[in-house]
Amino acid sequence: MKKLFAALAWTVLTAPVWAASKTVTLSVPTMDCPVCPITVKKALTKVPGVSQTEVNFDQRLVTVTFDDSRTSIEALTRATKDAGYPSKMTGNTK
Ligand SMILES: [Cu+2]
Repeated sequence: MKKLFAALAWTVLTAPVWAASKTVTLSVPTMDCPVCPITVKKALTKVPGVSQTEVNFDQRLVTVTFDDSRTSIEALTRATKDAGYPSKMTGNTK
């Protein structure tokens, strides 16, 4: 668990810091096999404005870094839903 938080903190701290860059953590409870994260990651990466996608399969979490002038949390959750994986923001917005 400590490792996960360290990894998340590292991601947040080293993310490029420009004004419109935001990081959100999405909960994707329906990821149930190792192929799911690949599908989810691909769907999110295709959304214009997304710069980074980190999947934590064990926790069913996806951390997405995006430019909020080009896309929105709604667009991100829609992208995962369209790929077959409904997702929900877990609250870690930055
Ligand atoms: Cu799967």
